[in-house]
Amino acid sequence: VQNPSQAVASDVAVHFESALLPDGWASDVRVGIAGGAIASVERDVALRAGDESASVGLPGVANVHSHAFQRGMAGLTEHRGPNADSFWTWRELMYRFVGRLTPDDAEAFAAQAYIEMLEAGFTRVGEFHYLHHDPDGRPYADLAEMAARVVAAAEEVGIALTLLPVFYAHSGFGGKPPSEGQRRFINSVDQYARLLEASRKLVAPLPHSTVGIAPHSLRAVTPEELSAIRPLAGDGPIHIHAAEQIREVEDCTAWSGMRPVEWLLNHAGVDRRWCLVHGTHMTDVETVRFAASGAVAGLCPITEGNLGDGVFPATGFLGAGGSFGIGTDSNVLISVAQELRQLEYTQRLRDRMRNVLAGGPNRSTGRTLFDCALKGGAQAIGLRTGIEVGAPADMFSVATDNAIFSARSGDQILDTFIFAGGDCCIDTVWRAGRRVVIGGRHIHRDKIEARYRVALDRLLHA
Ligand code: NGQ
Ligand code: ZN
Repeated sequence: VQNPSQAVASDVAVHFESALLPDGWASDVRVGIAGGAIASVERDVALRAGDESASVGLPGVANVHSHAFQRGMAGLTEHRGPNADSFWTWRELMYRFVGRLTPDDAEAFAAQAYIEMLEAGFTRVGEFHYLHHDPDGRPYADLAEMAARVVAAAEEVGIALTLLPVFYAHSGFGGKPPSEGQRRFINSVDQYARLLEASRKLVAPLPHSTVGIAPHSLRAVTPEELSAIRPLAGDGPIHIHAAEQIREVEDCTAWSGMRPVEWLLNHAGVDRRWCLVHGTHMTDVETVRFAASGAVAGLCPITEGNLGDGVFPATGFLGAGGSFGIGTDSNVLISVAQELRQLEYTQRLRDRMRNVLAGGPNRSTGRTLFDCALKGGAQAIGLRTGIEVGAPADMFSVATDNAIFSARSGDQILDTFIFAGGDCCIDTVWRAGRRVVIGGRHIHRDKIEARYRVALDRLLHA
């Protein structure tokens, strides 16, 4: 099998019995593909000889926030420690997990996470990449060694990559020195500029891929550092963690008199180029101002639930016209459908209501969530999505022969996919026009999974 991301797709067409296009559902859709992009979209046309065919076609979704290596610790932190567990005790375990991780491990973990993303309907990933240095905190001979491993994994697997090299310098607000556990993350502003330059060279050959910047959080970056790295973004996106935990909000207020989102809105020039990841803890005023800024909220509902972060004020935010994308963050579980379901369920549980995020009367919740995540996701990672001419040919199909899809059409298919466990029915995934997942399995799964098992065994049991 050829490397899916290197070869330019030969001209091919895919025929769907129905597909979700930017203006809604259409029947008998024939998508022509050339050079990895969508060259034509025809409606109401019959399958032609030589076409690939599938039942329901959906556009591939962007995963706006991933720490790929954390896939390796999924399921290993669900055991109570000596004291009450929290985000902060989880973070200690995570720091310990990264302690001895080698470049080979990082590549193996990222490749595994990325095939699982493709199998789940994510065709592009924003990798918030902060594990830069060797286990002693010394830069590798090549400053971008670890970034190169992320890029290699994305290239091998064929997922589109928005690489977000992270600037991380402190352990708390006001420029506190970094802790021992953070030694692999730390760069000076000059080093960071070189890392970004190297990252751009690494990503340039990958189709539909790009580089942004990522000041880690206001905990990890001073205002001076933020101003210094901001111009390095060029046209790329800017991602930052914000207001995920109450303690973080309290520390920020003690330091500046402002809450994290408030501080960013007042001082950082937040606009459409920005993605504020989490934004869990906001006042109503912050929520409305964030929405009005045009920035995207990078919501990671599964991780936010897993880490006990809190509930994002999605009703207020969407009501004020806010945009969101979804991220798999810790990668404890990788699923487009389950992220969207968890987002809606957190709001239902809080408000004791149903169909809370549906876009209005008689609208489908699944469709609203899917449309928002598609649009916000594309904005946040700086790449086009959608089944339309000129966009990368990134799509997935849901095989509706499973009984759960009986007698459903249009938005009911999306609602069933999201709320009734349709995840298992993802059949084919096209990335840059090539089939990278067939019958629900990534074409390189065997090889990548074998490497993942060996790396994890060595890391945990050697
Ligand atoms: C991260 N994770 O960057 O992986 C963080 C933990 C930190 C989340 N915020 C590290 N969920 O916050 O310093
Ligand atoms: Zn994160």
